[in-house]
Amino acid sequence: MTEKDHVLLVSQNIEDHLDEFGGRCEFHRYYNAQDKEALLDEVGSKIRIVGTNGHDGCSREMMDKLPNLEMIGCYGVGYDAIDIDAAREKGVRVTNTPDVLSDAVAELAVGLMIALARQIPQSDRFVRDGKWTPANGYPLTTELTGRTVGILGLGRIGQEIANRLQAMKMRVIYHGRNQQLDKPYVYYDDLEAMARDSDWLVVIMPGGPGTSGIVSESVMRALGSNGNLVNVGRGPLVDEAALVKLLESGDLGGAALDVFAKEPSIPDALINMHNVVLSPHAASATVKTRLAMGSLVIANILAHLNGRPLITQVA
Ligand code: A2R
Repeated sequence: MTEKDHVLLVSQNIEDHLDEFGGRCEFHRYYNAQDKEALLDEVGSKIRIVGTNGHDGCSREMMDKLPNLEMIGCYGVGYDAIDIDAAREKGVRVTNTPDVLSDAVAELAVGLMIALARQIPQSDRFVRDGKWTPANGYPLTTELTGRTVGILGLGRIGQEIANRLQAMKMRVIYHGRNQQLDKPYVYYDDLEAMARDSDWLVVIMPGGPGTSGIVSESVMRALGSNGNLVNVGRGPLVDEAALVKLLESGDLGGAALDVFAKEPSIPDALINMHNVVLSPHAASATVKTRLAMGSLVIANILAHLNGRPLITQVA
């Protein structure tokens, strides 16, 4: 009997896809192990593959305990919780799941914006609570049409968001490290300047140590009391304490948030705010997209095991 390839499941995301390996792998479940250290001590030297996600990642310390690790398959486009420097040093290959989730993420971003502008969650509660009477209609709201949206990160997902917001008759501008001359939108090389000119700021760029807090208090102040912040990128990109403070004082108009600094814990203050729409890191969470993400993780792992080129390699 040939020896199976040993896979460490750091997260449970690809559980529903394990049949796609055709029985050639043996799986070790780190994510629900009672004694995680004991599991690593026991099977660490056998592990060739890690399956994880952008949240649970794979640290240098974990890689140190997996001396025969060859590849990390990340379920998600963001891989900031994987120590890429350590992976490169150790010759460990890393893959992610770009593109297949861009439509779903863009769709939720636009949905959150409409929900915040038109106060859809609040209106729903108003109706359910029996507050809608002939004498009591819901207060008037705002709309996206004609407003300017600044996109922080006009990448694969950012462009899908831009396409959809143009259809909403919004004016699109963007900031990134580089101007994209093939794009029809006005480029700002300064984020704060873009925020000042924006009614909405949509954050959709990678997290990690280099970008933490890029949406600073001064950026949010520039967005202003009539401005709205939308974060579908990563929680730590936004200075969350400053966000709460500015929403409370009215120096920032509103926020629609799918990601948070310390998920799944959310500052109490946000829970009680009327000018905030909250979502449980669900931008890619549709049946169709999650299936596509899982299949892409498996396809990358099988490509590696079969000596074929990786499909979506980041390191
Ligand atoms: O900076 P550029 O011109 O390379 O544009 C990229 C932008 N970006 C940044 N913008 C400002 N400051 C930075 N330090 C910075 N680093 C990157 O973010 C690019 O336009 C965008 C990322 O686009 P993609 O690599 O195509 O990523 P995708 O698939 O759109 O996903 C974005 C993020 C993920 O990393 C997850 O954190 C989240 O969405 O789900």
